[in-house]
Amino acid sequence: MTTTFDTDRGNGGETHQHVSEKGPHDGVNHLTTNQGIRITDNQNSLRAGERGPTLLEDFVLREKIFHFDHERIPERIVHARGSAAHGYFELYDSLSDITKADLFQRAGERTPVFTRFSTVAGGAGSVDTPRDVRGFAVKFYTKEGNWDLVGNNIPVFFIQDAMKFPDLVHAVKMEADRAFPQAASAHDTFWDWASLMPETTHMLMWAMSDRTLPRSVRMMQGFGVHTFRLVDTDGKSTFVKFHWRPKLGIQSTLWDEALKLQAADNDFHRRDLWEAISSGNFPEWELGLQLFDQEFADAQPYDVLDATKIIPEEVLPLRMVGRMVLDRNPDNFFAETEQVAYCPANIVPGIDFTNDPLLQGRLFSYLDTQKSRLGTANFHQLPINAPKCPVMNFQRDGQMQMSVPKGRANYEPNSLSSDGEAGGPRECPVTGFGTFEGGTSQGEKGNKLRVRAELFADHYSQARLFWRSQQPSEQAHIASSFVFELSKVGLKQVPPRMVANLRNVDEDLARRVADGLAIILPEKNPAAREPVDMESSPALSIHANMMDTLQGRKVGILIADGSDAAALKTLQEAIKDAGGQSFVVAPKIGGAKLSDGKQMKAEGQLLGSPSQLFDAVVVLLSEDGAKHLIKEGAAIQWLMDAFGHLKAIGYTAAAQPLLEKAGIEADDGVVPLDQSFVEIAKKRYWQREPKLRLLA
Ligand code: HDD
Repeated sequence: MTTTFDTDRGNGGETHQHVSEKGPHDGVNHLTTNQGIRITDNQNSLRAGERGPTLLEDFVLREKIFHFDHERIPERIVHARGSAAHGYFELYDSLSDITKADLFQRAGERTPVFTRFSTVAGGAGSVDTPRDVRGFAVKFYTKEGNWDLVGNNIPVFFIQDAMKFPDLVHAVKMEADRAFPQAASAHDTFWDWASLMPETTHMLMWAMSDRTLPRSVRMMQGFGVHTFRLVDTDGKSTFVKFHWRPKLGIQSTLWDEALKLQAADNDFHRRDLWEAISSGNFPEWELGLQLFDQEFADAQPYDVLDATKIIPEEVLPLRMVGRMVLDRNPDNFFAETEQVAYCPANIVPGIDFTNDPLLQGRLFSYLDTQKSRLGTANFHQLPINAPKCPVMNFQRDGQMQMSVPKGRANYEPNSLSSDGEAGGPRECPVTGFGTFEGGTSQGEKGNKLRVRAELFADHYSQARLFWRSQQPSEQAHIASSFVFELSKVGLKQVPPRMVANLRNVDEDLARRVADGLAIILPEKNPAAREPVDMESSPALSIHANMMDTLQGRKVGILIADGSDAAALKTLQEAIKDAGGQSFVVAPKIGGAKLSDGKQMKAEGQLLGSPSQLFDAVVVLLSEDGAKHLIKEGAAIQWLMDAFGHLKAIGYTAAAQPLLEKAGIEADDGVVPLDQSFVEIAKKRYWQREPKLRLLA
């Protein structure tokens, strides 16, 4: 047998694949070992005799098992579960008036990005829809190096100082001795800690709201959270807060819906993102900036360096500066989504940090954690982390060094170039990253102190602002979430302590939570600093701002034998025209024989496609179909859940008995199926909720 070598293989990085290269002579993909040796048999290990012992000599088996044994790496200590996609950021207009950052200079220019969305508390294998904050991390591969904007879908954070981060994470993760609950804050240790930390209150209001139950990562806002700086060519700094606004608007699920989604599809968000991108419905967000100066900062009743505070949009409107489009799914989950290493310290000239003590701690933590997660200080060389601009320095060696630097120049200064050798790169005093030198307003210099600035002591004004900016339907959800979460707490001292804090936010909220828990309203916990009343901010409400649209949303259509073929076609077209997606569900995946005698294949089987997977539903049944399905509990449950989750329901006359059996009462969202249904399907029917649920 002739041995041939595949010369373009085995030089590391993306060409190091086992089965994708073509053999040089016969056009076949050859299976090889990691050393490039072709494998004759991938089914049987080498043994002495047909039934004899396996031989140690079998390097093919040993290598295969050895590599498999080492496939896993430590998961992220937080944000372990996530999904990501490639895309680009496109600038609307030049921002050269406020920053010299290269990606913000030329209108229309696109910068590649890789964006990862995550839950915080659960492990990598946990579900997508727990009540949890969502990470929103964007890596911009700019021409002047990588800039990582590592944010969340909530504009504030639990704590003010990085010193408390390990405590927060220990408290919220599964409890130390029993290792449960997974991916949930509804347990003793979290609320014990949170109730002792009044600075968490504002974030808790957001966490208990529908913000932590997003319908899709495509329908979440993103926030850089901290105040950063933009710096122009003259060295002038402007404070900035970064906001991502989803093109599809913000949309959330209900708590009961989110719970049932966990059962219906653990990967609900991951699948949704993947399918949207692979079907060409590219998710999009606009980048908005809140820009301000020191004078503005000094005039606010809160400290802009405090990550538990927002600047209401009504006070400081957003300047929309560009859009991010995610248009390509990862090729490989591990190589990209798992190995991507974000770090708030990855910053480019023209953007800079502030003294926010939470941000300052983050600047250390991320670089540090990547070493533990990815195993080597060379993780920046992984394709997903590598900048798309030249990287040249005198750092050398280390585990898994992938680059092969040439010559002797591994120190600086050197004079090697004067002898005709390469001397290596040199400093860039003008174009290099220059830290902003100003920032000596009040309290920004002085003795070394372990203290917080005075205004950080106001823990309640903005929690109150958030509460007052919510619609009654949202307030009911917040109060009910507090009740639910605290009802899971076994430590007797904790719920009263939490309610005592909430009395500083709003007396009505505190009373509702106390009632829901059947505890006596405790004394108010004295506030470290008396809250002030701020003008409410309608922009903080989801329900008030929800878009009436089918874009990015899915309508489930239940059919059975005899369903009207023409009506189904018309409905599907109308949904498509409105930018939505229809999904046909039938008792059997093979589908149903429609009124025209043709077999229509279903996209989902009824038992595997509960109505929580959809934004609106239609029961498109004939008399026969309805007679059959009225005996199917899953069909009745399908309707009950759609109704309970405040969704639009369209039905044919024949399907009416099913609605009755499901206890559905007519309202604006429950309508006989006709042309107008797509309009009805664009909304959620919040007004239905008080009739269905005893909320706090
Ligand atoms: Fe963090 C991951 C967001 C505070 C320490 N964080 C991580 C991720 C996001 C955030 C989105 C996942 C990135 C990815 O997809 O890989 N973190 C935030 C936000 C914060 C915040 C918005 C407050 C404004 N984080 C924060 C503090 C510390 C950390 C105060 C520590 C002092 N965060 C980490 C970490 C992680 C992380 C331990 C875990 C995995 C990783 O970094 O890469 O370093």
